[in-house]
Amino acid sequence: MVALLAPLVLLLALGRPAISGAQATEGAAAAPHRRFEYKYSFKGPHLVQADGTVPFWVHTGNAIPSADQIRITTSLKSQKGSVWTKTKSIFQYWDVEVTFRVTGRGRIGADGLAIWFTEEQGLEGPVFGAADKWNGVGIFFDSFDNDAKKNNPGVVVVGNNGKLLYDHQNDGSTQALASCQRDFRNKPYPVRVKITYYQKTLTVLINNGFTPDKEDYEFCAKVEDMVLPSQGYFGVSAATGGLADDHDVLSFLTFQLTEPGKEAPTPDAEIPQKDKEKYQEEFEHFQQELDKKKEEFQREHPDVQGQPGNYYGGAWIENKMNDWKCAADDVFETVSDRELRQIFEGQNRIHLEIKQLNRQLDMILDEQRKYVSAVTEEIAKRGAGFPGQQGQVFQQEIETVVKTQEEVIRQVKEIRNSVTDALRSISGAQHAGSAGVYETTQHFNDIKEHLHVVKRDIEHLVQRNTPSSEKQKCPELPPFPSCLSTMHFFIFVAVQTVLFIGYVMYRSQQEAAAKKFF
Ligand SMILES: [Ca+2]
Ligand SMILES: [Ca+2]
Repeated sequence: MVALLAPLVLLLALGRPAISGAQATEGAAAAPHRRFEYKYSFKGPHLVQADGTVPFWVHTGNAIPSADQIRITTSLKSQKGSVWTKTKSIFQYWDVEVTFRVTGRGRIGADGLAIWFTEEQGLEGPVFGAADKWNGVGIFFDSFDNDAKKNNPGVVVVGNNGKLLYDHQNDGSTQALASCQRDFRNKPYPVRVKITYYQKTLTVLINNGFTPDKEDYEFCAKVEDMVLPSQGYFGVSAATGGLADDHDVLSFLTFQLTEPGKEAPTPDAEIPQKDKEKYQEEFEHFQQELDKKKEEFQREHPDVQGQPGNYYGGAWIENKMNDWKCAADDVFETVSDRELRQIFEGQNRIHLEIKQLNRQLDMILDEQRKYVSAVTEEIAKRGAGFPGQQGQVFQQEIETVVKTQEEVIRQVKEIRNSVTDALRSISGAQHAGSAGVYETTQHFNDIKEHLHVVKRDIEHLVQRNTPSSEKQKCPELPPFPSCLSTMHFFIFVAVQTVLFIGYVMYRSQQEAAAKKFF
């Protein structure tokens, strides 16, 4: 089994350069520095404070924060709610990971959920529970099909400079910068969306809630050359209409992205002096409380006094024992456990690689679509405009498009090769189940092949030694010794014959004499 895993790993290793090559072309520059921003994030299990507020966030309308999620709207008619960061972000590039659920008993739900990055908080309004004429971007998870084009639930990215009124009747399709059709309602696992704004490109990736795998993202939409306010509020809003869904946000995690080479401001410098003092005061207060509690506990339980950290006596020791036991279990694993783990890890890697390829293919397809639509538009424009001026400029554009297409085809080929490799390795892994039979067959095949090689070599040698039709002559025999002539030979034979006959007669006489005694 382990022997079978070796080629699998080798195949994976071989498949890798093509992928990393594709990655390199995809994200021309090196990966950005990524830092978690707690002030623009929330996550369970202790999401809400005692007073019902979410630290660093404000909520409005029908939004209800609880310990592990914020219910932006409940599944009642005509609800509106939203949550917004209290302060503006001070970083240019970011990515946010939002986990949410949209659930309802109806086959169709309404209206949907929106994720925002805007110059001002859109606390209340008609666009999925938030204000219209926003300056920034909204990513809309639109459940209800207002324009009856059968393309909902869907995801639409709409940018706004603060002047545009949202086109609700057409589900924003007239204003969409990018979109994709995804059903995000009533999924077994929470839906995850990852929105990245980096180097003026906004990318939306979605995990459709079919797997619990957190990194299982699919490509949804990409907007290039997008200019967003350099500072803004993050927010989530939702609304219901005649139909209703529960819109629950489980987590909102924000990361600051810094281009390589540019220094991210240190977290310490960002905290104002006033806040620092407040936190220090709070910390000291908690410290005093803790000391007080410790003293009380020791007064009430004088029998468990002893080593520092031993406040919980027996329970502590028991926990420690369990820890050691777990550690021992971790250290030892059986051979089959290890093999299973290796297979599992191998499969996981293949799965991830294929996902990655899939994502890249989606991106390429998206670009292709853009080129095709650009070319079509251009042709239409030229056709309608001045046919006399079609000349050189048009020719150049066509050439550029053709070159780009060739590049795309080359990349697709590379990806196809690595997919083939990956598939081959998968089939290798699947055969691992019937390892015994497979191994034996393989062994015999190897032997057969070797025999063929040997046979071929011999034939080759034979052919080389007889280059033309001339046949190899046997070496000449040495001259026969002349000491024995024909005459001598016959005499010798005659003497032998006489002696043999004499012996036979003598034997028969002996036997006859012996028989007389019985
Ligand atoms: Ca709609
Ligand atoms: Ca629609």
